Amino acid sequence: MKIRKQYFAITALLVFTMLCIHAPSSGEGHSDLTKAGIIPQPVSVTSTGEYFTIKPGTDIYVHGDSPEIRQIAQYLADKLNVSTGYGIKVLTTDKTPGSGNIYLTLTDSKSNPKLGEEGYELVITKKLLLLSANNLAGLFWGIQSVRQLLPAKIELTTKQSGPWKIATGTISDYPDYAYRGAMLDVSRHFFSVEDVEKLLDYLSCYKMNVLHLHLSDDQGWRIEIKSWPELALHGGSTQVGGSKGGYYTQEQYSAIVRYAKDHYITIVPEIDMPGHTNAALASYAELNCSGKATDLYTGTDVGFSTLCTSKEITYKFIDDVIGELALLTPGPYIHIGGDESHSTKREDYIPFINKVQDIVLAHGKKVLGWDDIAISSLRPNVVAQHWANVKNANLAVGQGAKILMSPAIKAYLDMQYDKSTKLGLHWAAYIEVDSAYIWDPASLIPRVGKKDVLGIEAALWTETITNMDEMEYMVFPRLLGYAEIGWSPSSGRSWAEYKNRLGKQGERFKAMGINYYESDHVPWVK
Ligand code: TNX
Repeated sequence: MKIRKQYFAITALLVFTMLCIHAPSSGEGHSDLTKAGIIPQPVSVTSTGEYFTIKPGTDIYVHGDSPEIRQIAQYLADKLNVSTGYGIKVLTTDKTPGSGNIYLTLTDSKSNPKLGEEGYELVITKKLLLLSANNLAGLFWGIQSVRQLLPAKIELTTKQSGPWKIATGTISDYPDYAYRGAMLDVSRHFFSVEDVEKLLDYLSCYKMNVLHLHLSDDQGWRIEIKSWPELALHGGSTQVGGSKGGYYTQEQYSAIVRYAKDHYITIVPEIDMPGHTNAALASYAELNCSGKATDLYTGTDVGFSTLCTSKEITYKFIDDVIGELALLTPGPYIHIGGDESHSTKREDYIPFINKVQDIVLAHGKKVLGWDDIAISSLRPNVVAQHWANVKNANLAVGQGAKILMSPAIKAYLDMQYDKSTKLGLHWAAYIEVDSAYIWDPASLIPRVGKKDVLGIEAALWTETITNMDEMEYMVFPRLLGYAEIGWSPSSGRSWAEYKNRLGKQGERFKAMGINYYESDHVPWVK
């Protein structure tokens, strides 16, 4: 009897211990790599059921001595050193390092062609965490996965106690779409360089590779143009509501571009025209057909302004602006807007957009424009950004253009989550976290298929968004869904599965100090 009681107690203790080991909260030392819950979901994950542990003495080795690979390794070291306090160093080697280290290496793209430009492979054993890729971008995205494989407290900015365990196995991962972006409207409300850099940090966490900056609109011109200085000085002086605006000097703008580049993100600058131009029309009288400057505008109406399409000076102005912008832009695209030009006659709009396309091409850049531009003659390699008009998307595809998918009903970050959301608008839809996730860019529009789609961009218009806290509330957690739609294969995608992975991200948002919307559609892990 006594023996049976003891046997029972020991069994109970064993079961309890096993439960504790096998039911860790959110990625905390989970030994099954397939349960790590990375967002965006990697293409393939296999688990070998053990752990790699980052501990005192762990270093990051890089193969070869290029400054770029060292910079990526240092980025990882800096992240890990804050919360582990281990003083992890970046070292160079030409052979596999010893036990307990991290190893970053570029591989010959022929040996693993499916990884492409941005893919990576992680091979994690008890002894080594090996990250390899064909290109630097792949290594950088692989590091973002490593961050998510560690406990959420890795994101805190003070020293934490370990253990810092990562489940063993292999991840092989690469993106579905080449263009995975977000847009920030810095015109309706201005956001500082630091704010934009913070947004870039967030985008990079989820492997998003483009930030489109909406640099001009009726309410503000936000980039210094040296040949037309009043644009920024006068046109940038206010914002929605009438408070002080702001603009980026060319030096500041270049700092944003560099910061983005260091995070493998391309900046796409937008000068919206011929509508959405009141800030320019208020700064220079000669851009108006009337020859008179308008007043600065601090309301939120759209569709009332237009450049004077019949004047020569208008095209000199555009050529100067695009010329300066092209020199500040290492990326391939310049965005010419083109949306909601309700005050421009159709017969003026079409030749105007045709001319502006040629100006952009003459400065060596490709054209991006809102889908409205599809009624003009699209030049080769133009990309039309679909936001509302399905007919325009079809017109663009009919002319051989690619589509960037930003459907307002699904991908507008300024749309309210539901009726109770205090910030934002709802002219297109209420977009709950599930609705933001449940759609496919390759099948949303009839006759616009995967081959026509360049990628996806989630747009944050800022008529109602005035600061970083508010920005974060509209961006998180929907951004992660857009990142996954852009990166992960669509086969097998399900909200029922995704919402659990998303729920685990809550403690990461908290660790990163992000003000997110705690949707009751998501099972948040506390
Ligand atoms: C439509 S989307 C606009 C913007 C507004 C936005 C508000 C687009 C190309 N134009 O000017 O800010 O709605 O949601």
